[in-house]
Amino acid sequence: MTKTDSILCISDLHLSPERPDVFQAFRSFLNNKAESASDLFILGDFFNLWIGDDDPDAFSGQVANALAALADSGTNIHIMHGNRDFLLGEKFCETCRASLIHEPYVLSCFGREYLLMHGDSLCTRDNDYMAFRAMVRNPQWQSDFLSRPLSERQAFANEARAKSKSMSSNKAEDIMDVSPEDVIKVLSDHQQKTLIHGHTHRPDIHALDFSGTPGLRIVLGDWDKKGWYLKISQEGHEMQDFAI
Ligand code: LP5
Ligand code: MN
Repeated sequence: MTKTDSILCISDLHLSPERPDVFQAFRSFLNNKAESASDLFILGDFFNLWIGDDDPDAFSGQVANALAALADSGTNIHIMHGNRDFLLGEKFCETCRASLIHEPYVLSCFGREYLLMHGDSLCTRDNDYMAFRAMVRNPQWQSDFLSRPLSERQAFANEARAKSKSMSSNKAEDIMDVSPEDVIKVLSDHQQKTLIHGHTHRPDIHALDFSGTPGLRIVLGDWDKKGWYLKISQEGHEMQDFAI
């Protein structure tokens, strides 16, 4: 199939062996939608949990094969870290024939520019999360963590998920959303007006105001009961969803 001039963005699939329906939806998405796109951007939390590229897990091998087949057909694949798979490394990306990209990433296409992020770093009112994030994004912490046995890493990760679930249920809704001032700041710092992110699981398109100049914040949805993707083309951008 020939590649059209379109770019797709997805995020928060939270792929895991416990959700074969989501993986199946992803495979259909690759065959029916991504196959004709020039580029696929995965903006974090592609996996529900990632404890290191050395985890010999069969499920991630199947995911890698699905991505590699798309890459071999000529679609460029770009993967960004999320808060659950920030340990995903170059080794896994090589297996997928994808490039690992880092936020904030400026996407230039069709004479326009978009700033791409996962979104968690903008939830600055969530003090507990910010402290946790600072700890786990520290390179020394990561190399210590990755040197531990896989069983130990898995146990820590399970514990962190359980704590996160119980703590999130007690947090106010606005604390778990991006902070508006930080959205304006990160866009201004990078001379951009349009942000695309995921993480919050609140798919929507919000208008922004840069002292009279308009901007946009496009929020991708998580894949649960529905799957979501943003299609960018010469004509502009459109958010699409489908049932899972
Ligand atoms: O992902 P989501 O949307 O459910 O919640 C996030 C924030 N939570 C997290 C934690 C992740 O879900 C789980 C971590 C996965 C990492 C795997 C690899 C390495 C793990 C090593 C861990 C030591 O990101 C959540 C936000 C929410 O988004 C909205 O923005 O609120 O933040 C929290 O809940 C953070 C808590 O407030 C603090 C987290 C406590 C974790 C404590 C770890 C203890 C480890 C065990 C020690 C014995
Ligand atoms: Mn996330």
